[in-house]
Amino acid sequence: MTGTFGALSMALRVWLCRSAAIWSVFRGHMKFCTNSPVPLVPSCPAVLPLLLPGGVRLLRDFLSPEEEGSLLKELERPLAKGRYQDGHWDQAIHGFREIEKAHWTGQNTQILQRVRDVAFPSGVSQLPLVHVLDLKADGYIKPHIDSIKFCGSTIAGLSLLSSSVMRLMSEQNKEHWADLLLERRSLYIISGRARYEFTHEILKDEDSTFNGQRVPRGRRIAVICRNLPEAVVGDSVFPSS
Ligand SMILES: O=C(O)CCC(=O)C(=O)O
Repeated sequence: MTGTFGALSMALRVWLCRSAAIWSVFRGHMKFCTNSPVPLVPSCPAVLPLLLPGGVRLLRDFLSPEEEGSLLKELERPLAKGRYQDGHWDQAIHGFREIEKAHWTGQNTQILQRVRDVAFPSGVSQLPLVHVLDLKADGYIKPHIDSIKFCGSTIAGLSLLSSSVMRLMSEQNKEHWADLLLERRSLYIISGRARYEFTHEILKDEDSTFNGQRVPRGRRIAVICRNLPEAVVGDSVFPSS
């Protein structure tokens, strides 16, 4: 009996190891296997249908270098008035300073309108203030879900100055996660289940790898647009009109 159990247990362990090894090789090529235009590397195949299509979008080169420069020119002075801090009100963000900005100059107004047009369906009420988050090269954002009191179903962010890796992790199952490559000058859009059921975080420089490749983190400025929160009725969440 003990012999049979031992043999079965050994066979199971070999099978599990092989599966893990096969999956780790497979995961390395996931970006190419899925043919997805979204640079997303999942922890296992079950994660992709939770995030795609639509829950996570990534538009590469959304900004030209000139447009990035124009945003930076408008942002550097107000940002420089603040000091980098450690520990956001919810302790989620480290090595950062931030502003919220309502008014933008001509070209930048147009850029932000393009973000809003791509990210939000027409008629959706949006937060008028744009959130600008300046992370030091050694700053990082711990896993969190944006408050449903302050933010609706969609988060759209431009990445200035540096590429980075955003990790999305299921709240229900910590083994279900995916890394999203946020290239410099790209726009990411997270909505629905990806926004409500997955935490998001920006990896520290020392952990910043994507698909086995190092993604060095420099100072990064995110320019983030959000829509207004949904009205909560009983246990259900309904979009506010
Ligand atoms: O830096 C980013 O793009 C994400 C910012 C973020 O997670 C937040 O403001 O809640």
